[in-house]
Amino acid sequence: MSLTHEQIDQFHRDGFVLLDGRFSPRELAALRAAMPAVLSERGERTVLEDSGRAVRSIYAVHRHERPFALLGRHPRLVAAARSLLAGDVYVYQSKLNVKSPFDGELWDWHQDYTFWREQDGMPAPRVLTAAVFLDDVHDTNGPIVMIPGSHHEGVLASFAPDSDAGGGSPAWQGHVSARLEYTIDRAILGRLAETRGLQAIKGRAGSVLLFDGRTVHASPANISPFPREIAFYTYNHVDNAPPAHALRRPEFLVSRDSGAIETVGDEALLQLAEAPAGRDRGAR
Ligand code: 6CS
Ligand code: FE
Repeated sequence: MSLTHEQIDQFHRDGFVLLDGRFSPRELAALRAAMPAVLSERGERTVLEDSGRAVRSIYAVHRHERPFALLGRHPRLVAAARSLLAGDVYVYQSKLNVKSPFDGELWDWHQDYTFWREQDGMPAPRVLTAAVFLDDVHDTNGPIVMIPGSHHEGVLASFAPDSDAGGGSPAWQGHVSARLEYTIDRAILGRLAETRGLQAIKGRAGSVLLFDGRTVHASPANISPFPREIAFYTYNHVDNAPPAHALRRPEFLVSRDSGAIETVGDEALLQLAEAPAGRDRGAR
């Protein structure tokens, strides 16, 4: 299932495109089967909400949980990334953002590429993220809000709110928490909102939101009783890998393996769903 010309045009015009219903309920069931294991993980790659009451994100799911490893190599994601980035790609980063009912906190306004350029030395914005909706996303459970066309504005000025980074928290805490180190300057954000508008991206489970690394986005807290789990796969062009010797953030945030992805078959998740219970459904 490749992208239509209209979808490609929309991505380049707006900096994002929503692909409705890309994965079926049965394929989503195969992913959901891995969720208890993913959510029970307690290590550096699991980030809690500031309240400590809920998991915020689990990183590097493509390297640990088999269904999410298959998803990262799925042709419905990789072919789209290859087409939009005009070449071979690899998974730069993956994460599951849980955005729990009542407890899922906000993600303040930012551009992803700023983190990758400033923290990892990514050479150019030849990078995009595929956000796979594992739940229905609607008005009240914390939809991702995009600013259409903001990827044309370059890397915008940002600031670090009074984050609690420093002291005991790891250096990258301000890259993964609600108070982000590179929060877009409020006056600039106001100008962009006035001139380009704000668009909350709502869609049914199984839909995929593709967005450019420079597109400005945020998401509000989940004030609803409904979950809003989304799996994010960031695809980087294989020629755009940061210099390995300069990488200082942990591997679960920045993959050291920039080899081109070999895709799995289009039926891979369905075959997993149909595999006898108990057979190897573990990591990779
Ligand atoms: O620092 C990072 O790599 C992560 N932080 C944010 C706010 N978005 C990009 C990425 O997931
Ligand atoms: Fe982001």
